[in-house]
Amino acid sequence: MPKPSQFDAVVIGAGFAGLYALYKLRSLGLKVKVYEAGSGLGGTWYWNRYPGARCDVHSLEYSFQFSEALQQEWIWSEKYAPQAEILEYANHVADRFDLRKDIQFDTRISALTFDDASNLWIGKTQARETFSARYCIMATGCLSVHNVPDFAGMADFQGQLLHTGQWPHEPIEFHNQEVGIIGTGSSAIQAIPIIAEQAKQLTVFQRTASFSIPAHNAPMDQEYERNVKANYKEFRQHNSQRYAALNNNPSHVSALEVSEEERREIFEQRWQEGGLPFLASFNDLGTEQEANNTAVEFVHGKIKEIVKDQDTAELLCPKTVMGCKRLCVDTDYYKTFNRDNVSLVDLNTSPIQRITQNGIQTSDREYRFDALILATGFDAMTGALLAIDIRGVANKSLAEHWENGPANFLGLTMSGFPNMFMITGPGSPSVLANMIVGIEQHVDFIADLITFMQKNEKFRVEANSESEANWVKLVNSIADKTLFPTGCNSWYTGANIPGKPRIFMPYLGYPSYVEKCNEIAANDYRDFEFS
Ligand code: N01
Repeated sequence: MPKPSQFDAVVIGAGFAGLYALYKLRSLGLKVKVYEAGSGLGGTWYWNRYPGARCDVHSLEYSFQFSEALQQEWIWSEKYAPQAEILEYANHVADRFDLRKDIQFDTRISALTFDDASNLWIGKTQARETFSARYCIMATGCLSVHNVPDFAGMADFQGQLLHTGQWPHEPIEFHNQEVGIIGTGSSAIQAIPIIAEQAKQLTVFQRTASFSIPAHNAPMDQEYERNVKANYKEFRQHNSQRYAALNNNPSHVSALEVSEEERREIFEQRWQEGGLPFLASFNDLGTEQEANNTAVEFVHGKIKEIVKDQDTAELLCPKTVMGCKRLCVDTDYYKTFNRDNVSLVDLNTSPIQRITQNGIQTSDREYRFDALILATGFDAMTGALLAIDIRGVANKSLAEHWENGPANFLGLTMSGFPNMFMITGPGSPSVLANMIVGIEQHVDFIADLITFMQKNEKFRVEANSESEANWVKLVNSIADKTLFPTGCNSWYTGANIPGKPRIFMPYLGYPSYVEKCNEIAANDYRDFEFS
């Protein structure tokens, strides 16, 4: 048997979180190894190569800030970067900081077990390679386990079956093809307008309509870029004080305080600006049903203006609270339904009965397809962690620890799982903030904690169970002040995965989260136990 490899820290995943964790922990003098399941780095941006995939956060914000030279030298071509460019950026970061030599690709971790006697994590890969490490950094991603619904007959389909989150690397062409797509979340909303331009016929199967705001994407405004780059540090600092660490110009006014005419003007202005900041049009869209209704009504009006067939428009009008699912950001999504070669099927009136060898059998009829695309999302936030057999103190499994939902402290650690850290885990702002900003904050926090341990000659750290229970309560109590936990069935709550415990997973509010982390660090990591 080959001897297990020994590291100070292992990082699981080579997306943005894994890359920065490697860079930072290496700078502490630690021997670090990154294991990555894919054949390349980039995480989300490596796997999600579907047509139209691009970020919904401005390029000058969705990027690392740890290196001034890096943020000055990289040139983004568009306001919202396309997937290929973000992937190129991730590869550039890896090369610029010589990270690749410590990344092992094509390696999926199957088990991580904490050894109480040595205070080490013992890991196993699917290829039965073994390793040990003092620290385990779970940079496994929030949206990295794709969800394939359990449709009857899935294996029967004879055409090309694709999932947006596992898109092939070779170019896929839909010219002259009959194409079906299931799902109308962010991925589908980006892909549909582009596939519609190629396909002979595109049929969209919708269960729940999503709210989508136009991106108004454009080539990068050079003057804006120059201004940001001239004061990048201040720009980042300013954004870090905002609700989601985004430069989204939040309003301090209630939607119910202004006249109907003024409200319409403000919504119209935000619609014209486009993107996620639409939700910041007023300060109570996430907390007051009546305020939220005004935004819903405005967007319904837009959909009915854009989509000519009013039956289709009505189906596309979401009936849920706006923002309780991730707001989608699109280019020509609603307009696409005016094309003769695009049709919408309402799965609530015509449910899918099975997948057939030709396509989809709904309660109404059989649809025949050359290609069938599943845009059915992910087992979000907990899926990638639970896919590994993680066992902490006394061999307790993470699955057992998370039986009733992802118990954690700060979204970073779990009691009973010493020296294991999650990056943007459940219980952290993660998906409800600028992910790269969150990643840097988490990794910096962990690096400071490890430095503290080294200085104080501690070998083991974990959250105590009381802090963990209090944290879960806090995350829920904040969410419960909003319309989001109950306003729809979203992956934020695990509702998209049958049997998954229903609990609002992300921490709402980026700056207050960072204040809490800083305060804990300033108090010698109060709420953590060291030995
Ligand atoms: O996945 P989703 P996604 N039968 O879960 C439907 C990020 N992202 O890949 O709502 C029929 O949002 C499901 O229907 P319903 C972003 O954070 C970002 O699109 O459950 N339909 C829904 O319509 C986003 O939120 C970017 O009723 C089924 C769809 O599939 C997250 O990733 C781009 C079904 C899944 O939507 C996930 O987005 C892309 C079934 N059995 C993604 N199961 C940007 O940065 C599921 N559905 C722009």
